[in-house]
Amino acid sequence: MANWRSAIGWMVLGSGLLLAGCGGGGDAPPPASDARSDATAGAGAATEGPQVADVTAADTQPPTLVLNTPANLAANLTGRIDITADASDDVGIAGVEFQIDGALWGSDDTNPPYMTSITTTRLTTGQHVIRARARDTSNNRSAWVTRTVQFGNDVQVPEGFAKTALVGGLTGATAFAQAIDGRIFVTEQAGTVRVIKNGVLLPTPFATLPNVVSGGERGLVGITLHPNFATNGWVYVYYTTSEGGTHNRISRFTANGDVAAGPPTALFGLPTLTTTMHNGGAMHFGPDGKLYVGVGDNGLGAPAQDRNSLFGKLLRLNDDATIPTDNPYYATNTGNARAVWAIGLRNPFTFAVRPSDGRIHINDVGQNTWEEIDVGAAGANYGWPNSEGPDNITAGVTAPLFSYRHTAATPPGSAVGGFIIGRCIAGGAFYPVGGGFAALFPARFQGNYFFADFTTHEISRVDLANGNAVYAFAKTVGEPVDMRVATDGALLVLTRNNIVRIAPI
Ligand SMILES: [Ca+2]
Repeated sequence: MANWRSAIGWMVLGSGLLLAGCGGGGDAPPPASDARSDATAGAGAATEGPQVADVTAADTQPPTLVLNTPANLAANLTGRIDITADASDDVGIAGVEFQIDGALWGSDDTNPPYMTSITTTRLTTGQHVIRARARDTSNNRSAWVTRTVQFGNDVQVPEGFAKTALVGGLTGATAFAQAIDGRIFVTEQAGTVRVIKNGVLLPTPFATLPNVVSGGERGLVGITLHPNFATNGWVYVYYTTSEGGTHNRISRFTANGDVAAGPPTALFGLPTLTTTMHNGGAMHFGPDGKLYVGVGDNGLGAPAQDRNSLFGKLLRLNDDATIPTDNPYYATNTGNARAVWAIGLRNPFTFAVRPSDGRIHINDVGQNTWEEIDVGAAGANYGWPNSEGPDNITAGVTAPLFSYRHTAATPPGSAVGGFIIGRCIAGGAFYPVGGGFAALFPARFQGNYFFADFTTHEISRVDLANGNAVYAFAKTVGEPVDMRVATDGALLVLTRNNIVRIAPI
């Protein structure tokens, strides 16, 4: 599918040009570089001792901390990195805590000079966030002091993780879904739906759609399963058909074992296409039982701002493709346009729904400067084509949760998005919190939002519990097009020709 790469180039640039585009527990605890632990113990005792209590009011003055190394925006760090800090307080410092990527790194250092260290090969190459704060003898804490840095090397998963090829042999894969029974359904752009069962790509397709138009970004590009798939066998697909004028259509199969019971039922037709660009295609059910659908702007820009156009939107449908009466424009739009749920998108090629509460992150592929992650909301306007990334956020436009640049800032890391760079966001998944199948990843990864970039092959994670900081997580060989958390808790990345499984060893 050589066309696909150039197609993504169009997706990115709209001009037809192609541009080339852990955490992990911590190193050994900080060395005992001095032997003054007695001093700390003494200070701790002082807070409880009668002398202090007798002569002073309670200590409410928090300490201060200066993080000496590494420097903020330190780039391409290799080898062992010392993280060093000075702390001061009006009464006494009890210790300094260090974090890497939102997780504690070792135990408090209770003795100056305050420090810890990390060997950079333990974490994936790319952006990481180091933080430190001081605690005084009354347990007042300083604010966290943050350093955003970039690790060098060529590390493709964090220490303790492995990536393996779950299956290969796919041709022009575009999207996937997984049934609760573990079977994975994959769409191939030219029109076939494949099934992976017990780790094997079945030779007989689930279905082959007729009259699929698959040039550029067109074709069979979206798939999802009904929440009650186990009982009703419903498989939804999004594809470009030549029937009745070239347009995208949502259809529904019923499964009979590992193959479709018959031809699909056409449920919903999108408007006639005039370009091969920005075709959207992602589909997921929310916990509200509604089918959400990402539709691109057809390379036209302006329709994304037109509430009556289906282009450049996130749509919301019932499972039979009738339109929910509580959609935001149900009363003001007519016909299929009542399905519009959010506007101002360029090419929502992938998005993800958090099962626990229905939160939606829309990965909107950018044009000139920025890739962005938008938080889904009924009636929201994400600004395209007037706004891209953090630029030109005007009244009524919802700014992205996170944006990253197509090219490095000067100095590297200094712009919005830090050291995260890419040209085509493609693939997103929320890692669940808590037990059951979700417990495979260590706690520090749970609740994170993972996203991939088609051009850099890098997978990053948004730490929603720590100011939406973003950390490098993994890198694939192939070009990611979709991503999900599997029923066994692994992170699965769909590339054009295989599925990569990333999980703790
Ligand atoms: Ca104090």
